[in-house]
Amino acid sequence: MWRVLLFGILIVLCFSTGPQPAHAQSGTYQWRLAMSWPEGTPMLHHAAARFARNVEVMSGGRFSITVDAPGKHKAPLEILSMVRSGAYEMGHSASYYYKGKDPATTFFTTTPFGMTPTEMNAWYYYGGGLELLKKVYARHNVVAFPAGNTHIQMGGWFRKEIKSVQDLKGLKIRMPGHAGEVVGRVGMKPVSVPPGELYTALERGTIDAVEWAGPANDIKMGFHKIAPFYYTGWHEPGAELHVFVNKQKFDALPDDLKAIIAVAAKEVSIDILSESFYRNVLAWEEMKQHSNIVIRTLPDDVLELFKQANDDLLDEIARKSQLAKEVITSQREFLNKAKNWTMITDADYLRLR
Ligand code: PYR
Repeated sequence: MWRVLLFGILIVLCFSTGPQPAHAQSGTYQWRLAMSWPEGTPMLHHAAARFARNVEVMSGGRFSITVDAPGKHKAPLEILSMVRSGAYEMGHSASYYYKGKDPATTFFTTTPFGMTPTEMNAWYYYGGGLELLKKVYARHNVVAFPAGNTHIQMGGWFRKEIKSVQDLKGLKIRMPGHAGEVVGRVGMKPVSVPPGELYTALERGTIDAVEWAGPANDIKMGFHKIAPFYYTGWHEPGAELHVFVNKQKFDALPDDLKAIIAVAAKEVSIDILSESFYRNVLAWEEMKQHSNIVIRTLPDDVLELFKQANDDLLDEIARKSQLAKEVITSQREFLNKAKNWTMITDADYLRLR
């Protein structure tokens, strides 16, 4: 009798049609990734696609990832929520788009007047950055990995030249992250616009100026046709993008696939930095053909104002959020030492060329 009962239970378990994760039956994974970037964007869409391809190749085809652009998921600035809830298993986005949900997320992308990509990588991989990233994102049910650095970004396109602090007043600018808070503090009006809508916003006058990335991405967007003053950067000295993974789904993966995700993201982080540098070199040359583009650096008094507002705001955020304080302090302490080494190596060497 017991044997018959046991046999019956086994049959039921084998043919159960109840909800089961796909891997329990097949050992393969078919996940979806939502990215913030418009289809075909250099570096950005490339980063998400390269990450998916890396995972598929390294897993011998056991783990495939479909990459969805905003045209499909319709929420370019809500990637974190979609991954958090499990609507998407993965995302590729910029951490600072989520500063409104959690100020501690802001500085994992970049901090104005902060670290260069070399310094940022040293901080992430050896200086405690990854541990802080894990701690902050665990609160959002997400595991995050650095996955693509855009290098030092340009400061954006303006319709009119900025000659003094007075010219900033009331200027509507698309500038995400902490830099958006900084310009807001000194009289500009930061406006949140999804990446795919930047050109239209500038054309329609919803914004007067736009910061996006660097020459390669910017020239493709065509901002120079409307706003010819192109400013050098101060606000994003090495913006890192991230892969987000739903934490429960990540924790349930076998260890080899967890390791594959980490390595795939790290490869993308380095690759996109190289791609960004390479494409920006070429695009910078191409810009010389556009006689209407005027390259400018902001006046010293404007930069001083931004710097002071940046420091004051970092202190204010650190007072309000303990986790943000940990990130800000860790970055500041590392940068205070790193800049001495950067000056005696990079800066000293660059003097000679
Ligand atoms: C931006 O949204 O401005 C980036 O650089 C990713």
